[in-house]
Amino acid sequence: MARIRKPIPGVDPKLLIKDAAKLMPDPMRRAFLRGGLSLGALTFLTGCDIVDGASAEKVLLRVSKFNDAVQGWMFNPNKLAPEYPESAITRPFPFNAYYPESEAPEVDGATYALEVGGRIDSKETWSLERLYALPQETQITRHICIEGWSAVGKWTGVRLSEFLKRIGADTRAPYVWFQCAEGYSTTIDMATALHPQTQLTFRFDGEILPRKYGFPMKCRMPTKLGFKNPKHIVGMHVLDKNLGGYWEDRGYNWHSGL
Ligand SMILES: Nc1nc2c(c(=O)[nH]1)N[C@H]1C(S)=C(S)[C@@H](COP(=O)(O)O)O[C@H]1N2
Ligand SMILES: [Mo]
Repeated sequence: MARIRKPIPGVDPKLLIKDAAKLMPDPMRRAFLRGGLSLGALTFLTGCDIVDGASAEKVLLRVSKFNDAVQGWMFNPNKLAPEYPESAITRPFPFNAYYPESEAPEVDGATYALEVGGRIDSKETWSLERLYALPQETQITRHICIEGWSAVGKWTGVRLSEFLKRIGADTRAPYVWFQCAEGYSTTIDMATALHPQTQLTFRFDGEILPRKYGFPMKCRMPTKLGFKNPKHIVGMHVLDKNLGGYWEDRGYNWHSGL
């Protein structure tokens, strides 16, 4: 028998359930959706009674915190993320952004100048030519998106730790903040910035990074969820302050993989 719930002012239960599920990483998310995540289950999981918009927000925050704990065992920052053989590469690789693919920013490689700032010694900008001359390596790793999909890709670029060394970054600073061409941004912790698999990426699957995947440069970190992997990077700052980011400001948990 279907239970009838009284309407809750300011809350669309269907949307709330969808938003909560989005905050959960796979395979947890799938398990919840399969089990028919209900408002009752959300109340139980988070210990919050959902009576209005404010309590619904609180539920989402609790799920996000819970998510932090789950990701503690999904992504361990002290370990290397698994690497895969060429045969495991997902083709075509999914595109994702907060806008459709046709609206991906068009960055001019010829005039591109990466801005670097904050606690670093050398503040001159970096042209693509100078960036491409840095020592590069290739990784085949899994990209995991909070929206419930994952895919294996092949990325080539320079270790972020190597780049930070070249610009004389003070690696005692706790954060690195990335700014992207279309206004996206994200902040990562220094431990992740120095992780050996954290890469400033110039190539995808052997080709110059296509526009949709972040031309001319993205930051690839297989120890973090997809939304912490900024595309179309135009600025990078080594900071004492956590400036958050596009999704972080909208309630996704900050670590997302730490
Ligand atoms: N600049 C920028 N970077 C971004 C995003 C974005 O919207 N803009 N979306 C993030 C999210 S949520 C994901 S899953 C990945 C998708 O990367 P892909 O298109 O290479 O699959 O990019 C991340 N980096
Ligand atoms: Mo994502």
